[in-house]
Amino acid sequence: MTQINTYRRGGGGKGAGFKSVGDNRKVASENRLDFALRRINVVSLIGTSGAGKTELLRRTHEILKGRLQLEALITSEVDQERLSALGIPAYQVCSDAYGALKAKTIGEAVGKLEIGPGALIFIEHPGNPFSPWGADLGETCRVLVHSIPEGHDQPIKYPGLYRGVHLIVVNKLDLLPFTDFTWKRFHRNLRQAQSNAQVIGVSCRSGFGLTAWGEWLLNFLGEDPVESSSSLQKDFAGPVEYWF
Ligand SMILES: Nc1nc2c(ncn2[C@@H]2O[C@H](COP(=O)(O)OP(=O)(O)O)[C@@H](O)[C@H]2O)c(=O)[nH]1
Ligand SMILES: [Mg+2]
Repeated sequence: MTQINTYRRGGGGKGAGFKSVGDNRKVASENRLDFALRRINVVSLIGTSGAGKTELLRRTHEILKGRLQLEALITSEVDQERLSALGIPAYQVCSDAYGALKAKTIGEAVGKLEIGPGALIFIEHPGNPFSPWGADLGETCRVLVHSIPEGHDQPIKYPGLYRGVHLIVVNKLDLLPFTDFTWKRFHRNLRQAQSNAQVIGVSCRSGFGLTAWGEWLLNFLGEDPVESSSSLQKDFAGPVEYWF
């Protein structure tokens, strides 16, 4: 089973509009309730193509292995195959004509997963600030992966994306010396976009910052980060953890 929903790319025409936005919101609320009752955590991992979402998923699986059952719903077939080959349960879900996922798609997909209470499901998708469906899938939290080579102006180009998330993971810190990215301008632009998200810098390549990411995630999900921190720190801590 690699593809677990019935929506097809390009099939969003009929019924698009305000009614559908309302319908999506209603289904998202139903999803949220269902996930809470089943004690399932669903995390949206959004960001532009190439930011490092799949790599962050792979690293997260490494650091949380044995701690939480982690599964992934992915819009790209290539990434789904890439994660499956690494032994990470991953299933493809299709986005609509606007490149966006709908709450109904996610509700149906999660309903088909063989998971127990406490499972952690990542949904990897580009996110879409212009989607008429709205962004809500009923997820527990939204994390945006931004990468250093994207520069510091993305928050003011796509304020909707940066505003609607709980955390921004700035990936590819190892590439900082080769770019003109500055934290000062990035934060200024986040403020301009009215984003209140926390920011954590990581390098999925070197492992730097992944401890902070793992602990943030466990904290957010109401898990005890202390229980896992010894193994996280042993394997992944850099000399200093950077919280920006
Ligand atoms: N230098 C560097 N490259 C990275 C890092 N994380 C991911 N990449 C590379 O960036 C490319 C895109 O990563 P991927 O996870 O597929 O991005 P996605 O499209 O957001 O899922 C791949 O070639 C990764 O190996 C990082 O921390 N540093
Ligand atoms: Mg990917």
